[in-house]
Amino acid sequence: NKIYNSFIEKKAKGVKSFAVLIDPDKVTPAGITDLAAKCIAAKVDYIFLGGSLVITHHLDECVQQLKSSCDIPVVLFPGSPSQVSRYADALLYLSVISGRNPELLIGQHVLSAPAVKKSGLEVISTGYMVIDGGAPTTVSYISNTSPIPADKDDIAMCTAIAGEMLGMKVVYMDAGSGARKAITESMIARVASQVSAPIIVGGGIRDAEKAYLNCKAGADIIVVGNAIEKDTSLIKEIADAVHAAPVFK
Ligand code: 1GP
Repeated sequence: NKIYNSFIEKKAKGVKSFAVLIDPDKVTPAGITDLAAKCIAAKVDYIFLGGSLVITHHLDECVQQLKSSCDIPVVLFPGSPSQVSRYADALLYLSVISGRNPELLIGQHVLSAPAVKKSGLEVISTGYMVIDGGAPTTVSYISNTSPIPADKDDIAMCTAIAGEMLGMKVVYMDAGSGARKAITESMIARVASQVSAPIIVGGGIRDAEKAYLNCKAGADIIVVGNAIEKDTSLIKEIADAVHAAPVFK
């Protein structure tokens, strides 16, 4: 449980982490090498790999290239059961607990369980909560679920508590890739006040200040994808802000 243990150890110390999200559909081999170099320079903690739609078929190659370009752990963040690569360091095993689509709560897990087990990957049971990001995002469309309304902090809190009590080891609060509005600090703080599992927060984070404020509110791992695709100089800016976040135990 190397990756999960690193989440827990950092959380115990109040140390915040930054994960860069790479969508396999949006990178070329040369682009991966360049991104990896920028992630090393910025001291990025994790690279998350995945997307709601993976049209290309080069997931293994993406992971292998990342692994040969840097030592940063590569964590799969799959949009579908086909996005599994045994070359990665871990897999976020997502159950969409914000929604009521049985396929994404347990159905697809049953179908893919033998293959995931056989892969030998570290599997991190993750309560995945989609929060309304101000406009329909790919994740809400593809998952065929209603997101938690952005101002319903208590629903998010109760969902996260339920996920943790069901045994999920990590909570992922996601406004969806490219969300117009990122998750509010008040919702993050509400969830963090009741849950001891590490909290991953992503979706619509576009600058270092928002990343910092999310950490202050209780996020343990900040994920940014879209904004970095547009401007890779943000990798260092956001990493510095996350790592500068005061230690909150
Ligand atoms: C999406 O949480 C991730 O699932 C990251 O979102 O691409 O908007 O940064 P962005």
